[in-house]
Amino acid sequence: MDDLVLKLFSHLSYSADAIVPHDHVHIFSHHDADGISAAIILAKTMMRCGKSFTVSLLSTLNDETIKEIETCGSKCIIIADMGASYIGRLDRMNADIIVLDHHKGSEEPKRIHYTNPHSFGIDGQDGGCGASVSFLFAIAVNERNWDLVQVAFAGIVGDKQHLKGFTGINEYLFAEGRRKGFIATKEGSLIPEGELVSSLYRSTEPYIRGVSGNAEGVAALLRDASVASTRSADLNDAERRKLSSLIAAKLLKQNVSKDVMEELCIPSYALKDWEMDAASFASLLNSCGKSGAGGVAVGLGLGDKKCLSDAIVKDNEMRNMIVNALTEMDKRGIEERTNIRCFENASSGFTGTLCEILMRFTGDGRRPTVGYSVSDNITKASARCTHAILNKGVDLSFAMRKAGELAGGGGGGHKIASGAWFPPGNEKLFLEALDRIIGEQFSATSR
Ligand SMILES: [Mn+2]
Repeated sequence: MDDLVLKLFSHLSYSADAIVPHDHVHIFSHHDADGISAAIILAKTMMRCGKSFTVSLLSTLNDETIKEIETCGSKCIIIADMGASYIGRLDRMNADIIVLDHHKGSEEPKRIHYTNPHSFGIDGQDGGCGASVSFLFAIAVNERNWDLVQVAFAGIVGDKQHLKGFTGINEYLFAEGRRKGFIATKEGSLIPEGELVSSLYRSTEPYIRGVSGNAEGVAALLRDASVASTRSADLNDAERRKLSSLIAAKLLKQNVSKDVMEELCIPSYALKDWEMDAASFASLLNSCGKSGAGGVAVGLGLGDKKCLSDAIVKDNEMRNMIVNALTEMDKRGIEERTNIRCFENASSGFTGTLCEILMRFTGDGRRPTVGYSVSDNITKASARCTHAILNKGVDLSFAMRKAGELAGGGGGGHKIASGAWFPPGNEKLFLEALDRIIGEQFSATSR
C-alpha cells in the first residue's frame, strides 16, 4: 500500500470501530452508479457483521434532503459519496456518524468520523470515488470483504475514474484486486458486448451515427461486415476485424477526436463473480438509480436474482430512451452558437448524459455542449466540456452559476460538468449569457 493510501486506511480503522456497539446502521448514499456501489459494499459489510441496516439513496444532498438524515432516528449513520459540504451540520447531530466522501469540502469535523481522499493528498476526482473509500472501510472492518472490490469497480468506472489510468486508492484496488483474482482486464473494443443487434442499436459508447437507434442501419452494418454470429463473444477473428474497422471508419467520418477514440479502446474490467464487466454493472446501477428504482439496484448487488432481471429490463428501457433522444437530437441538429452548442431535451433527468454523448460523438469537440429541459416551474440545464476545452481556460462551474444567476436562478458543479436552473421563459437570456461568459473565458487565455 502506498503511503497516502495507508494513512487513509488507518484513519478508516477508527471509523470501523465506531460501528461495533450498534445493532442497526442507516446507510445514506447517492443514487448514481458510484453511490449505489458504495451502498452495496456497506450493506453487505453490515450483513456480514450480523447487523441490520437501512439504505436510503438521495438524488443530491441539500438543505432539504439533509433533514432526512437528521430525522432518520438511527444511532449509527454512514453517509457515502456525499456529505463533504455538510460536515458542520452533521457534527451537531446526536449519532455516531461516518462520512465516506470524495467531493471537495471546506470544513473539518470536530466529532464525527470523516474520510475524504482530498484530506490525504489523493485527488478525489480520479484517484478514489465513493465506492473506493467505502471499500477500504469494508476491509478495515474485515479483511474477508476483499471480494467486494468487484462492486467498487462498478463505482470507479461509473464515476469515470478509469479513463486516464489508475492513481491513488484506485491504483491499489486494481493491483490487489487483480492479484487476488477478482478482476481481470479484457482488451478494449469498439464492438458493444452482448447480443449484437440489440447492443449495436443501443450503443452510445460509441454513438455510431446511422447505426445507434437505427434498426435498418444495424442490419446494414452487420451485412457489410459479413457477420453471421449473433453475439459479440461468438465473433470469429475475421468478423471482429471487419466489424470494428467499419465502426472506426464511421466514427472518423463523424469527426470523433483522437482522445475519444483512445478512451473507447481502453480495457474493460471483468468481474469474477458477476459474469459481466464493470461498465455493464455500472450501467445497471445507474439506470435503476436514475429511474427511481434504487432498491432494485441494491437488491441485485446483494445477490437477488429477481432484482437482477428487473434491473436488466430497466437498463434496456433507459438505454433505448437515451439512444432515441440522441438520434432525434442528431437529426434535428444542435444549435451552434459562437462559443457553445446547445439543444433542448423534452424530458429531463438525463440531459447531462445526452450532453456528454453529443459532445464526444457529434461535435467538433472545440466548444462546450449545453442541454436544457423546460417544465412548469423550472428550467434545468446541464453542460459538459472536455479536458482539452478546460485547458483553454473554460470553467463551466463558474460560467453556469453566473449565467444561471443572470437568468434569475443559480448553478454550479465541476469545471468539466456543471448544472444550472432558472424560471422558464428565460432560456434565451441564459444561453446568451453563457455563450458570452464562455467566450470571455476562451479569450482570457488566448490573450
Ligand atoms: Mn461519486
